[in-house]
Amino acid sequence: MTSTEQPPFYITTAISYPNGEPHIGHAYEVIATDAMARFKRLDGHDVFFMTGTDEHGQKMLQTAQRMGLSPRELAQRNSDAFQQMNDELGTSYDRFIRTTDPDHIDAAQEIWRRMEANGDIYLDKYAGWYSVRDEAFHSEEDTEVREDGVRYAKETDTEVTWTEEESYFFRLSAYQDRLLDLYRRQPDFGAPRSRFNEVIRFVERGLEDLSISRTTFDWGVPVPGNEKHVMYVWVDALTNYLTGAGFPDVESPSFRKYWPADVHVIGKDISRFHAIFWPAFLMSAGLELPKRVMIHGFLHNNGVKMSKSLGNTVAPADFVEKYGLDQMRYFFLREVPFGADGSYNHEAIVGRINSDLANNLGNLAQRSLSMVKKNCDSSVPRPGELADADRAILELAAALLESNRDLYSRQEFSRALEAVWHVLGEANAYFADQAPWVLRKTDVERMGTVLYVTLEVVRRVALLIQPIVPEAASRLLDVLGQPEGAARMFAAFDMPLEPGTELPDPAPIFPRYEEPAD
Ligand code: ME8
Repeated sequence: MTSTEQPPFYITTAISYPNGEPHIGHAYEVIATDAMARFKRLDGHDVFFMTGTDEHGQKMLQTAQRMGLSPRELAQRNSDAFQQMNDELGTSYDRFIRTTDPDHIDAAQEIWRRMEANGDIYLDKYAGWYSVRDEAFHSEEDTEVREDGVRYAKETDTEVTWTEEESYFFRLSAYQDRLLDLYRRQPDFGAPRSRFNEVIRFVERGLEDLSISRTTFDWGVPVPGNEKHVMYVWVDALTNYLTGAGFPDVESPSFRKYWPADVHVIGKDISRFHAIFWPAFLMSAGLELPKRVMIHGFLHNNGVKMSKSLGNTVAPADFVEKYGLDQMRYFFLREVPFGADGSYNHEAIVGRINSDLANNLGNLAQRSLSMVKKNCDSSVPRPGELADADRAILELAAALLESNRDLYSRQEFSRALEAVWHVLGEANAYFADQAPWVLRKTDVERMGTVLYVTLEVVRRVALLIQPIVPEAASRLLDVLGQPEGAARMFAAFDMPLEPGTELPDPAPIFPRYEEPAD
């Protein structure tokens, strides 16, 4: 459901290299972006959420060669795996873009033509160090020869090779002042601040022109007018965000509606590409800039970097199977402040599931709803006059929408959840203090009021946690008698439960995690 009053909202993830199977880091990014997209939809925005795969470039080509496949076959196989991961994670993407899609090839060639027409592209010769793993150039002083006699990029620990060929260049150096000006005018163009500051410092040190084409392989988008060259994979990749909005048709309704993008959600290793190259390309092409680049941290398994060689990568599907999808979504977004690096381990996950989900939320819902079933004829009781304690907890719950809006606007998911669970903690204390199971024998009307107030707090919580735990929230709204549609949008947040609403039998929302018997 959309509303014409709220502005459209366009959000993207990075597009992943399908040179291997997706891992939990990829799942993390897409879950967070999905939560943001869902929040905005529930708040009445017309949302366009895009994710996908980045299929060209030398890394894809080399991996395919090692596996005895064509790069197209490798891309197809793993792009399917990425799409499947999204489906397993229940993400609500509107388009899964592949950089081999024909409309994307058109878009990449058009941005090239625009940058060329603006005088920012020239032909020269490139000679320097290239890291295929990073798909990035490194200056001589940023590399070193290590004990094994191999030269590495210091920052990323990846092998670099000397590359010398004719290449087109983009006049990135000419954009230093305009970029610094952008960062001053739009201080939240990049976030969080600490990660954005690293980007700013980098630009302040001065920018070199960027080699943006290759001639030694052909797995890429052909450079318009010179088919000996294919585009540097990052020119092609970044343009995907424009393709999704409808570029090159800048007059199309979708482009007018969705461009510029509201948020690009990306990981910390690719902040420079998004906060330096991307705005420079767009300025050169005469296009509007995205409003925000949100840089998240990396997930580590038990504090240890995940890598195939260490054998500690976890397939997202295994995670879902072991803990449950909503549980996994909740854990990552609650446990790791978005922007910071995060670690996960079994005990931490089980702790969150059992204390936050099963106890604080599941038990409160279950206990209040079972009392309503037994004592109120399975329908929402009519509250009597409200006492101070009732008003206090209702007010706390009522304030959550505004605070969540504010926190979501900065992708502060963990703080948004913390605020909700703080209210749940207070609601549990209220329920214990009021002891409706005692009132049942002493003051039935008061019992009804306490149950009403509790259900109303649970309803508000259920509405707000839909972006994070969509399945469980939906079951919770079912048992609260809230039909799908308008009653589940944030516009219904201030429309309290109707006394007399019939309620279906309560069903447990979040079971405790029990260790499997071995
Ligand atoms: O960088 N924890 O693709 P990619 C959290 N194709 N996030 C992680 C992570 C981890 N352990 N590992 C990777 C690319 N990521 C380019 C992007 S966009 C125009 C082109 C994140 O498959 C990473 O930071 O290497 C990036 O945002 C995304 O996963 C895809 O990484």
